[in-house]
Amino acid sequence: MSTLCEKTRNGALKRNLLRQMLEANVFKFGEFQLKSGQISPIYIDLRECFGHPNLLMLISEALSKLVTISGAEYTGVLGVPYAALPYASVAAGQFLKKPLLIVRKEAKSYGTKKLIEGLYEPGDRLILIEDVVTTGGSILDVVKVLTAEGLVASDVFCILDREQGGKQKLLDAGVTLHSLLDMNSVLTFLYSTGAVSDEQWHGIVKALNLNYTAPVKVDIDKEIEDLSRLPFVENQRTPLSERESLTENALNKKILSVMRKKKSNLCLAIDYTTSEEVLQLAEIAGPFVMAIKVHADAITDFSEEFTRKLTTLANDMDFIIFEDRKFGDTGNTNLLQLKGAQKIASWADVVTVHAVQGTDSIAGVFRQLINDPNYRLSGVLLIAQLSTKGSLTALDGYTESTVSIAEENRDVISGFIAQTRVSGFSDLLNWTPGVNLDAKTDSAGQQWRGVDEAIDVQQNDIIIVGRGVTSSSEPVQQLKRYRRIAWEALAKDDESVN
Ligand code: 5BU
Repeated sequence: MSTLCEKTRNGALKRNLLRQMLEANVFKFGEFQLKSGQISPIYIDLRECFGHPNLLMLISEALSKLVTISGAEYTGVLGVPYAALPYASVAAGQFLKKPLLIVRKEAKSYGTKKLIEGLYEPGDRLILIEDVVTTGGSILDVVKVLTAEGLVASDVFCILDREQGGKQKLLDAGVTLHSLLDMNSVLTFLYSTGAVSDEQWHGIVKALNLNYTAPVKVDIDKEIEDLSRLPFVENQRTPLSERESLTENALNKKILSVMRKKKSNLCLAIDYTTSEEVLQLAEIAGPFVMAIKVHADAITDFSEEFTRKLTTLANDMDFIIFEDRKFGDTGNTNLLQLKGAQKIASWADVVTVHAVQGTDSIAGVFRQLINDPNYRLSGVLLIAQLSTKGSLTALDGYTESTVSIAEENRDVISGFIAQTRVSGFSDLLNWTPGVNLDAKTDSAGQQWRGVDEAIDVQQNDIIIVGRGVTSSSEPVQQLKRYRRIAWEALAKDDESVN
């Protein structure tokens, strides 16, 4: 995946990891005696991470990424006892999907008397997961046990390399150490965030015998650009005015301008089945929303008259028309459908498209219509994550591949349908369905969450609300409510809209 900006992504991942560790009290300052007898002004207590489920997941995911990037070949994942076992378990089961093995510190005196537990055969190649590597001694002990059982272990993945000679010692024994963090990245982070002063930095470097000359400051916030797959992300939204002026996507320029003018990041999903009902609500909702989403194929009396009236309303009341067709076929068929019976490309501003069909069926075909002034269609939203329970968009790599397609075609792809922010490109808008302030599920697969979670925590830009409004006996009140709460959540950190 070329344009995923792997480097930025990994840098951002590390930075977010360190930030969450800092909040979890992993870095302790004072006077600590280390195992070696040294007195250290810093103590890095990774066990604090166990108390924070998000951090446990984040570390496991980051370790798994490190494994994937390394290209190591392996049949199983072995956790070095004891502190690394939680990470090894989550990494093996959740991310790497490989068998987990553990090695006992002492053989049982009963039963099988095995030292290594799990599924393996002599000759198998394992990767090792460790939390902290200091001298590498405990890893070499484990490698010895594995070798005696005929197993091969040549790569170790750890959270922190304390840079106390472990890496070289392991290398001398034919084992490569891959670390998520080293003392340099930890100290650079702590210094940049102001958690350690200049003086403290020098004290730590001296006490730990580290070979650094001067502290380095980096712009942490600038580096946190792309945190697409993290469960909780930092606020990384660029001010709306800046996004509006920077984007080269014509539809997004219009959307961002409408949002700012109407102070609304609310898209109403009108899933009624007659033209009259849809148009009636569209007229009522017009002042409060930046977009209206329909399912044209659910409207039983769909006609050209309906689309004519809808486009007139949209032009008069300044909202975007969004047809949620979810195109997902060959490019040729997509084209036939866009121009076919319902002439979608003639009245919709934006449509949803599944990434599953691949780039060629998407970009070229939609670009052709989007660039043709005879059609109203001006953009595509790629479905990066569905809101439904058990959706296969959660399969490893699916969302990332979708993001990749979008990032490469930002002139026609204006954003995503997703649950959390998925791309670091600020010109791509994140639209999110699955929002309801009064219910959690509809018992038909839909999963709802509140506005604050969608906008504030998960960093989406636009909420798509259906039944929260359409099933209410007081739709206007609900429209006002959703619009106010969503806009407040979006605008609270954005001076350009206040
Ligand atoms: P609801 O009534 O708030 O559940 O309506 C949500 C709308 O968004 C509805 O029209 C769905 O078809 C649409 N939707 C969704 O809910 N989840 C998704 O992942 C996608 C679309 Br894509």
